[in-house]
Amino acid sequence: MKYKALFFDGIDDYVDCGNDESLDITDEITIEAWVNRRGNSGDQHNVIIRKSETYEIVVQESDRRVWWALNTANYWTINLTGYYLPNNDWHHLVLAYHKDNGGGLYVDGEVVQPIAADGPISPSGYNLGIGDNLENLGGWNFKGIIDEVRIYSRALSEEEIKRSYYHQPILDGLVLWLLPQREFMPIKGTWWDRSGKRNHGTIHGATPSTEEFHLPPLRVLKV
Ligand SMILES: [Ca+2]
Ligand SMILES: [Ca+2]
Repeated sequence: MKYKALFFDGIDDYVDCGNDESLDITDEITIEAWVNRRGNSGDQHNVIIRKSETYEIVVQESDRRVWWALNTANYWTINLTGYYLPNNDWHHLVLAYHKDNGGGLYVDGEVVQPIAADGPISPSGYNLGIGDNLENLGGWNFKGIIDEVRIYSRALSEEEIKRSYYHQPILDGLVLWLLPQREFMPIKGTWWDRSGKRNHGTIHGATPSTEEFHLPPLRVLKV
């Protein structure tokens, strides 16, 4: 069975997942996506996932460094990691955070930046956007393919994040899960949320990728 991800043209494509209360996450959170960057958009930053004034994962266009922000006491700012997202290859990005225990930014199942505990996250009234900053449309476009966006109302453990990287999705705590589109299923402008929370994404311009989703190398996990 073939699956297709969504391609964002870097000009004006984005997905809007609305502002349901299930996306107001305060105590612990995980944000996750598979991405395949396809070059610069001409904007200063490239949004992967952003809910303005509360949580986000973004790429700094000038050097492709991944950064994140959380609206806690000190983290609603550009927190640059040391990870430079390569173009033209699939990578798995995860931000996990707990108000008392902290967390980290993970790439391909490995932590690239630990995050110290900084208290609860303040929610916001903005819609959740993928591929652009909905607060300033057209301002922070991502050029490339995005797939399997997941958001949880809890902080996944490092072991769970590794499992997810090897395509054993974790279901407990899901509030949003945008699955790859089956080739035979017309998209009809909606990126379906399989979490059960009905946070379906409205597609603005993004198109089914012509590339099949690329699986990481098979490996048996020792648990
Ligand atoms: Ca733009
Ligand atoms: Ca377009």
